Amino acid sequence: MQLEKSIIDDANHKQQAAHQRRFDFVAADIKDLDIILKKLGNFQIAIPSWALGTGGTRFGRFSGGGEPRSLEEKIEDVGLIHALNKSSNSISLHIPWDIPDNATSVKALAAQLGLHFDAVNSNTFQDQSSQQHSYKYGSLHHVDKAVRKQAVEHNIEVINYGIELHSKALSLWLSDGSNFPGQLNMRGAFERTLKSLQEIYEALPADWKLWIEYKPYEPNFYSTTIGDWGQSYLLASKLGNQAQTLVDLGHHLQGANIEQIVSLLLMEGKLAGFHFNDSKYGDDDLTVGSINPYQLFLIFNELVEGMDARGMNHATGIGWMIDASHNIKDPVEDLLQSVEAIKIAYTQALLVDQQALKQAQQQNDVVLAQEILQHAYRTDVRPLLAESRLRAGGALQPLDVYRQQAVRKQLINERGALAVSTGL
Ligand SMILES: [Mn+2]
Repeated sequence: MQLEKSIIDDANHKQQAAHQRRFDFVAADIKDLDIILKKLGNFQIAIPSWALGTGGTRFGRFSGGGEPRSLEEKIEDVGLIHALNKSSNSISLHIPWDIPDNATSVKALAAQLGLHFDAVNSNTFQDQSSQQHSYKYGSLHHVDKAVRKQAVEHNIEVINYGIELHSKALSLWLSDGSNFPGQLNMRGAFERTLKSLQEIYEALPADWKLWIEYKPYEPNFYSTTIGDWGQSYLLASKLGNQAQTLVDLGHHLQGANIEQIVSLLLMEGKLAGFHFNDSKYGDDDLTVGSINPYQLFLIFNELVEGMDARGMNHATGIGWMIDASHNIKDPVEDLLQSVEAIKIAYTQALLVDQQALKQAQQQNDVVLAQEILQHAYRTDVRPLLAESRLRAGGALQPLDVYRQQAVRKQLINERGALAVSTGL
């Protein structure tokens, strides 16, 4: 289904007076208002194809119904999100869960909804019924050359799908690791991974990137072959300029200073981009900003400062994507909340007085430095986001419109209560 523009316009009309009052209040104190609104309008966050169905845990899955049954329906759901928030103009595909059998028609559908294709994601963390060798003991690091070859060929196949869709990056996360001490020679595993990655790297088109994600544990609980940003950075450095490190917010041990990791990767030109989510205990895949919005703001503060120092375009300089699971929420509502949280943190970071902060740092004025950061963080920037959406033709309050129109109910009527998203 698609949302008519007139429905969004009608809803905006009803909220216009209240919005204007709130917007004028916050806008009065903001320097460079038009520049900030322009940056906000340009800032887009990709939606992964696997996030449109209800997620689950190893204990169970509780679907809310109306899940997209095909790649086409997933693209339509991203179209709904983008029509409402004008901030999610791309979709990131996972192969083999979402194989674009007919690239031409899939591209045409996406274009009709104002969407394009972000990075393509490979999968060597589970066995498919059609494959010859098992990934039980790993893929790119496997001791058996035949298994490594199969995993390399899968990644090259994913690149080829991406080329047809005009993607520009292969995003790769390996579950490779070991469950028990002694199971694996760690240096050997790393060297085999590097060699396999070199073969994939050679198949990359010249204008593509290879994004290497890291994660400390799970599904392996003793060692993970690309377990932290240092290991990813080491691989990316050995591979070459087209390889970079991807930061997934949930892939850190508790207490890790993610903003510092981000700052240094940016300094080295090795930050590929983000998988946004939030967590309390581990790789929880919760709604962005639901647990620790201040950390998200601090990360964006380093991003904005670091990207400006390198003259990078905020919107296109690195990849921005959500990687979350929605176990008890409507996936579309959860994604609307996540995109909003990301853009709130980004806007607050844009409000930081960087010059004053540098001066405070130079003078070791710790109190003032904190005041400068928290002044920006405590500004209610939501009316700025609403204004930016309004100017782009989106909804002042996307979630309200989604609920008023009973979109999920319509999707359940169309697809059924028992529809299961591909890949789940
Ligand atoms: Mn991820």
